[in-house]
Amino acid sequence: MAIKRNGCEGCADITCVSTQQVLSQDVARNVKTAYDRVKARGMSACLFGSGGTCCRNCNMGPCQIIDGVDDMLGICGATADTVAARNFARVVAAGAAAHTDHAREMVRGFLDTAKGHGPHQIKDTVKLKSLAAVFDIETEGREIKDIAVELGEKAMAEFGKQDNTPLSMLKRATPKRQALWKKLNIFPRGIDREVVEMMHRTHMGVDHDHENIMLQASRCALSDGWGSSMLSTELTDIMFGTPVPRRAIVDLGSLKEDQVNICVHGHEPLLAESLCLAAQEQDMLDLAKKNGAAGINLVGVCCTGNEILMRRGIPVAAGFIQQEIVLSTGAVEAMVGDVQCLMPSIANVASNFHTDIITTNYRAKMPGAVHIQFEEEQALESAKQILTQAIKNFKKRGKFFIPKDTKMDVVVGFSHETINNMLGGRFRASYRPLNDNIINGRIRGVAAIVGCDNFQLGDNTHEIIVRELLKNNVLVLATGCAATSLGRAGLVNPEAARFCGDSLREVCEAVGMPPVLHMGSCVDNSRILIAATEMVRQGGLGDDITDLPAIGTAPLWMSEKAVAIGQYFVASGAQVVFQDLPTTGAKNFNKYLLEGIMGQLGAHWNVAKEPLEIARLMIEKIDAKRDALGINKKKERVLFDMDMRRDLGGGPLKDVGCHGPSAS
Ligand code: NFS
Ligand code: SF4
Repeated sequence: MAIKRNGCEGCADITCVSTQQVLSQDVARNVKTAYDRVKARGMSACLFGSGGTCCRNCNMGPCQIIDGVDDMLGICGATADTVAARNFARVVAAGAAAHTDHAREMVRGFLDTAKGHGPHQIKDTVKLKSLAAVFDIETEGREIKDIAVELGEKAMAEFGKQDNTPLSMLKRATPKRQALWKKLNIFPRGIDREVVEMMHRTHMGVDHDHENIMLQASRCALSDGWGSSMLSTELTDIMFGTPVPRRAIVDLGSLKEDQVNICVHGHEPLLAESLCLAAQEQDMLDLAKKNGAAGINLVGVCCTGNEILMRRGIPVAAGFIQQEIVLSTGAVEAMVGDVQCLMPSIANVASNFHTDIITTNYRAKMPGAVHIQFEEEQALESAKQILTQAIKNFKKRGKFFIPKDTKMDVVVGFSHETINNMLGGRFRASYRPLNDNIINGRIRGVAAIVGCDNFQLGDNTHEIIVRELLKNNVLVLATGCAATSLGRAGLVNPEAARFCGDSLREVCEAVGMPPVLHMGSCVDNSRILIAATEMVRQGGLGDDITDLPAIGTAPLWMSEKAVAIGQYFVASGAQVVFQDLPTTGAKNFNKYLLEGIMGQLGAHWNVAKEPLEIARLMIEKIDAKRDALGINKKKERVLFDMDMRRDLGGGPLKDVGCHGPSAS
C-alpha cells in the first residue's frame, strides 16, 4: 500500500516497504525529509522557471519572458525561444561538466595505477588492449604497464585537446552517425572545450538562434557520452575489473545490526574501491572488534553504490531518494561521500543520531559534515582514516531500526561484454542472437531506463513502466537510481522472467538472465551506446542507432546530468522520453526539441507524464521502428528446442548459478 509522509497531500506515494517501515518508527520521529519539504513548499513551482523562460544571464535582468507578448521580451530583446534554449543548453553543459570532472579523476587514478602507484592494479588486460587499439596505441610485444601509461596519457589529452580533430572514441560509432556528425559540424573536439564553448555561446549577447545553440548542446553532450563518460567506464573497468554477472542485494535492510555500517555515497569509484580494500585490512577489522562490532559493513548509496555493486557485489542500501531514509534508521555510523547527488539535508538528518557525514573531496564540502580529505596518493591510509572515524562511532549508536525481510535479490553486472558473451556464448561472443530474437519478434525491442529518482512521482514509477514493457516483450537495460529502484521492486533477477510476455520469458529463461539488465552507474550509459552500436554492426536492424527498435527514458530525472545523457542519446540517434522538460514556455524551441530536431539527428525528445503513458509511448515508438524495418509481422509462438537453447545459452551466467525458475 502506498503511504504519504505525515499525510502530505502534495507528496508522491511511498510504496517501498522498507522506506515506509523506517519512516513510521519512533527513531525517525524528529527527522525532516524531502517529503516534508515538498509538503511545506506546496506544489506550485514558478511558471517562468519551470517553463524555461526566466533569464538571469546579465544584470539588466532577471527577465521573466512571456512567449508571444512583445512587451515581455528580455530587456536585451531576447525571446522566449532564445532564453529557454540557452537555459536548456546550460543544463546540458552542467551535466556534461559533472561527468567530465568525474572522468578526469578516474583518468588521473588510472595513470597513477598504470605507473604502479597506489593500491589498485590493471585488472582487465583484454579490455586495456582493445581500448588501446581505439587510441591507435601499439600493443604487440609491449609491457602492460607501458600500454597503460600511454593509454592514460592519451586519454588525459582528450580533455584539453585544442585542434579540430574529433575525440578518439567517436570512431566507435556507426559510419553513418559519424558522417552525420561531420555534416552537422558537431563532432566534439576537446571534452573541456565543448563545455566552455557552450557556456560562452549562452553568455549574454552571443548565440541567439535556438537551433544553433542546440547544435553546440549536442556537441557538448556527445563529448560526455562518447568522451568523458565512456572514458570513465572503460578505464574504471580496466582498473577495477569489467563487471560480470553476480548476485547481490538491494535494500535499506542491507544494514547490519552488529556491524559498523558505512554508507558510501557519490560517484567516483576511486574512493569507494579504496574503502572496500581498507575495510578488509586486519587492523581495521581489529579496531571494529575493539569497539564492540562484529565487522565492517560497507553499503552503497546512489551511483558509486552501483559501481561497487557491479564489480564487487556490495549491496546498494539506497538510491537517491532514500539517502535521508537510510540515515533515519539510526544504524549508520557514517555516510562517506565524494561528489554529486549528495543532498545537503543529510547533515541535518545525521544530527539526530550518532552518524557522521564525512565529506572527502575538496570540491564538495557541507556545513555540519566532518571533512577528511581523501588523498589519492595515499589511498589506503586515507581510506583507513575515514573508516576509523566511522568505527569509533559504533559505541555511540543509540536506538535504531533496520527493516527486516525486505531485502531483494538482484543479479547485476551486465557490461556490454557480458551481454555479448551471455547471448553469443563464450567462444563466439556476439550480439547475433539478440538481433535474431528481435528480428523474429521474441524480443519486441530494447528500452533503456536510466537516471535519477525524485519526489515528484511515486517511488514505484520505474516499476510501473518496466512491468508494462516486460509484459509487452520489451527487454530492459537499466542504470543509475532507476536500476536501484527496479532492484528494490524485484525486477532485476532471473525469477522476474515470470513478469514478461511469453516470448521474452522464453528467452530470459533459456539464458537464465533477468529481463532487466543492470548495466551500472550513470557514466555507464556509455555502455548502452556501445551495445546499441554493436547491434547495428551485427546487421539486420538497419545501419544506424536511429533504425533500432530501441528507446530510452529517464522518467524521474532531477539532475542536470540526466539532461546531458538525454541529449547525447538523441544526438546518437536514440529517442528519449522524459516526464517533463523546462522548455514549455517557449513554443518554437519546445516544438523543435519534440519534433524538429528529428530532421537533423534522426531522433527527438518526447514528454509523457504518467508512468503507463511513458511505457505505452515507448512501445509505440519501438513498433514504429519495427514497421520501418519490415520486421513487424506477427510470428507464431515457437517453443524452444534444444538447439535453440544451445544457441542462446553457454554464457557466463551459468557461473553464478542464476537460471530462471523453469529453465532446465
Ligand atoms: Ni544519475 Fe541522477 Fe545521481 Fe546517479 Fe542517482 S540521481 S543522473 S542515477 S546517483 S547520477
Ligand atoms: Fe534579460 Fe537579456 Fe539580460 Fe537575460 S540576457 S537577463 S533576457 S537582459
